[in-house]
Amino acid sequence: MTVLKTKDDEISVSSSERLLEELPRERLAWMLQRMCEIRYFEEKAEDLYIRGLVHGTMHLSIGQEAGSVGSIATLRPDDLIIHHHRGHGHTIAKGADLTIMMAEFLGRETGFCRGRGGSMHIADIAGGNLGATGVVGGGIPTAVGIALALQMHRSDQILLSYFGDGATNEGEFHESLNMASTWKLPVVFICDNNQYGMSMHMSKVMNIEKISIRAASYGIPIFIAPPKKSMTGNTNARSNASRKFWLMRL
Ligand SMILES: Cc1ncc(C[n+]2csc(CCOP(=O)(O)OP(=O)(O)O)c2C)c(N)n1
Ligand SMILES: [Mg+2]
Repeated sequence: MTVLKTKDDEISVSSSERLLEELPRERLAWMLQRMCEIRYFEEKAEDLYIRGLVHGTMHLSIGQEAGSVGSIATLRPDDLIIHHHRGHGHTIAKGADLTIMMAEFLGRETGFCRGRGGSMHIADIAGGNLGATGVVGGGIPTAVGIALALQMHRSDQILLSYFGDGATNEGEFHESLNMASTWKLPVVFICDNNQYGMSMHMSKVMNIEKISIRAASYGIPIFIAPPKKSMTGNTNARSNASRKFWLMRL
């Protein structure tokens, strides 16, 4: 019988600091470099957007760098991600070529989607980034399908599925988590919780304090990375957090 887990695993400050000490300096340097790359890339992208040079619209993830880098740092190179409309950080953390990415923003043939997808639809299949969608919550059922395929192929790869707090109000979020949990699929759900959907604070659209109880209600173990601890807090993800739901409070 599956036991419904209601208590969150919160990373304490001391365990987070211990991880900082345990991680090799080269790994920490890699993580810091990736976070800086994301920040500088997005600042440049915003500059180009303001000047009217970027095709379509664009959503920056400034301030959310640690969640992307910390979670992806736990993966093997052949593991997979599927993300959402605010996905520059995930894409860069997964190792996307920045020149090809910028070419996509500028509508060039040399971009990841030959300039047709723009900021919200970057996929880098060779790099294990299976793409994003502008449909809020749209990537979550797709992630469940991909995870089912991994399970059917007896693969030991895992998939990280990113979405925002607003996406957890969508019906497909609930259906997907129920199926993933029931079938024990190799997917880690990661909520990039910036507390807002458009300009609406989550307290106005959810009568709960912690989004993670939604995952708990489907029998999925929860792991919460507290503010500013998400980078170090995520470092054990691959080994022990498969099939977990993570709530990033950034
Ligand atoms: C199905 C759907 N409904 C509404 C929208 C319009 N929309 C675009 S972004 C957004 C807010 C999403 O909030 P959240 O999931 O928290 O992500 P965030 O933008 O905060 O990263 C909405 C409602 C959409 N793109 N798709
Ligand atoms: Mg949000």
